[in-house]
Amino acid sequence: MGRLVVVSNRVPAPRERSQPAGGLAVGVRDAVRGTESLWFGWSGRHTTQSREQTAKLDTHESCTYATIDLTRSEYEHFYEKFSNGLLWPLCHYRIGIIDYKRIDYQVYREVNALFADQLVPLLREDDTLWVHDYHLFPLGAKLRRRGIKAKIGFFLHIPFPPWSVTRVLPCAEEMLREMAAYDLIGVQTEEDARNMNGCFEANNLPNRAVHFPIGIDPVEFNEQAEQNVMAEEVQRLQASLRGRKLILGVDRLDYSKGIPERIHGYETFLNRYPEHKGETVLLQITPVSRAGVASYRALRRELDEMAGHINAMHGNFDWSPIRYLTQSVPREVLAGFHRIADVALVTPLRDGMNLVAKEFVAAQSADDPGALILSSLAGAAPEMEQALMVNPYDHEGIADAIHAGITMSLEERQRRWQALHYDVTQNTAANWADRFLEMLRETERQE
Ligand code: ADQ
Repeated sequence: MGRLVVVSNRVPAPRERSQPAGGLAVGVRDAVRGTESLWFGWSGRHTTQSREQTAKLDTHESCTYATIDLTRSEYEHFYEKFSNGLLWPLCHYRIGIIDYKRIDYQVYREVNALFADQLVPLLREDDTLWVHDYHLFPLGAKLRRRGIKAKIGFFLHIPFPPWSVTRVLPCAEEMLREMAAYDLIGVQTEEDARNMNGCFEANNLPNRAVHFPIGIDPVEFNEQAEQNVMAEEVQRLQASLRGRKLILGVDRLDYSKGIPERIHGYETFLNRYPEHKGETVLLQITPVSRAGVASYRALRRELDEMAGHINAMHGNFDWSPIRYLTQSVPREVLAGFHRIADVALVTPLRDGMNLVAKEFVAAQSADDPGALILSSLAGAAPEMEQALMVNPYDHEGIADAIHAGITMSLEERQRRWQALHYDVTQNTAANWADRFLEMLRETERQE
């Protein structure tokens, strides 16, 4: 069997390779582990040099990492503006905040062509290629134009909206035509597959999308959670709660994660159930991401204000209802926090999957599991029916779910957790990668 060649916008830096954070990196690490593979993408560095550079190579275990640098201008137009200022909100159904400029699309295509130019000399005839995420929609077509005959699969980690939304994008037709160059396209949910295939049909293109929900490595996360219960940070958190229930929120600072809506729901809980006042702490851990994009900076200001307001309005001299952090927390400490949490609040307005929901389930103990509150609009919802399901726009619904979560009997928590845990252990990141690659290898090469 030939090599697996993975292409993603970012390639993990050396220190992240054995302990990656985030779904794409964990899933792909499992796929490349033990097989001869090449992982190609951006280094995370900026260059001021002209374009004579070639990819830098280094090998770790069975995988060779090949990285290129981008100029500041490429980073701005390709990554910040077109990928994260336009495609991200569009795919999360937020057409009100998209900002389309032809120059951004032009540079997006140029960077995809650059990826193709730099990758082609590294390829062998019997390689199988697996391209990841919305930064690289046109890459398959660019590779075909350069004569690459290998199988090329694509996986989209974020949602995909129906044609009625997608067609808002002035370049939608061209992008879809180019996406048809992939032999197989994986998406997270049945709904995403239906939407994407609907877009292909509307443009007389063949259907390519099949759903492959991504998972985590539940054994590893559970071990980290168990081992870190005694870690200093986890012990300090536990002691500081003084017997209060811990409600945990863990998300990148992103408007798709529904953090203001969640905090509003928590405030409604404090108002609606005053008998529980003083008995809970919401720990919201939200490291800053994409700070170069204006809508993310505005969200940060909004959250700072909300958290301050709630603590001022509802807190007391010996109790703050919300602890809101924007620093990032090491993954193993986070696993320990998940372990001791009584409730996880996972309330995205839209999410491709949402791995935090799965990590919470993996981290909990069978003896005394906590309750998962999950948005029905997360990609994880169809698989995690035994969560307390909420509509993230319904703050009263969130308030009721928090109340249900903190008062739920042990038997019910165990019953729900066992069902959730079964699914999380059945559909792991490794299974996800295997299923996708197996179908890709069986798919006929498209011309
Ligand atoms: P993300 O939008 O990044 O991923 P998510 O699936 O929740 O969202 O994955 C986030 C990862 O980062 C989790 O592993 C989580 O533990 C970690 N993380 C979050 N906050 C952290 C913190 N404060 N400190 C350390 N680690 C933190 C995209 C899509 C998702 C999809 C994944 C994988 O948006 O819908 O599930 O890809 O396909």
